Amino acid sequence: MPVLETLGVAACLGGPAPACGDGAEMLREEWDHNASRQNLLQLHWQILHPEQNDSKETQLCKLNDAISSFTEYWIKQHKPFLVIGGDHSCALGTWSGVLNALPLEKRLGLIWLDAHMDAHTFETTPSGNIHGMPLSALLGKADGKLRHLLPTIKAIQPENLILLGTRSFEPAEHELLKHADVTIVFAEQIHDFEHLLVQAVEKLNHSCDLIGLSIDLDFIRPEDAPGVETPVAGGIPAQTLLNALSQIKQQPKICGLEISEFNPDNDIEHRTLHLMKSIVETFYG
Ligand SMILES: [Mn+2]
Repeated sequence: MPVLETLGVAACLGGPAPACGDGAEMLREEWDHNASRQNLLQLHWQILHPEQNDSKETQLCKLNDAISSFTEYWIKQHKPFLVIGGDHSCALGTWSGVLNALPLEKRLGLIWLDAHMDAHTFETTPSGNIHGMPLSALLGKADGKLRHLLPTIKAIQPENLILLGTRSFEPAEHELLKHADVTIVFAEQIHDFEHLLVQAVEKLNHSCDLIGLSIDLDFIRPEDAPGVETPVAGGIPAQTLLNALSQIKQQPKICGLEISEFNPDNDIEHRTLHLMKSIVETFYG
């Protein structure tokens, strides 16, 4: 059985729902519960906890540093990885680590499946929640306070970032992404998601050396994934996402998968927990 390097981030420092920090442990238990019976792959877990005594910003800073050390190491070892949040601010660490592992001339492409744009800065955010800011930082467009939370000085080139399924955003973050000329496919523009995802991977395959996939579970329609921090009506059916993932999993440049924003308090009959497991098995199994 293949073994997958897996990092759990037991924190919700970037969002408002504390239960979001339980996602990794719950997925690990779910996996162990099925051990050797029907699992398609084995997860090799590391779980990170924030240091409680620091300020929130310092905790996040240290946590993202630690996350990035893991992903940097795995990329250098040519090992594909899985990161389970926590809220989506874990992306600051996950993809910084990949950027840090890459030689200067190499490019990372990132596909961002999310109902939201996550491209605020501290200057534009209405909520102050850092899970709404990772993309501005990863594009090198952070303000000073946000830049401090990003463990890299490198950035993703805007042409190598693709947002799919967007349907809830504020004008300021849209402006930032538009100005950078990032590709955004809004939820209402999506008719054939499987084809769209395959196309996105093909595009990045031409321009990039590695390709990462970051899934915010609120990308999926709330009927199929109710257990998220910030549900938004609309979205892609879970089965459509799984079908699409099974079509891109063979792409050799894909280096990592991140799943974020699971909130067990909002889940119904463990639907979202089981879906997280199916996503991992479909993508890496
Ligand atoms: Mn997000």
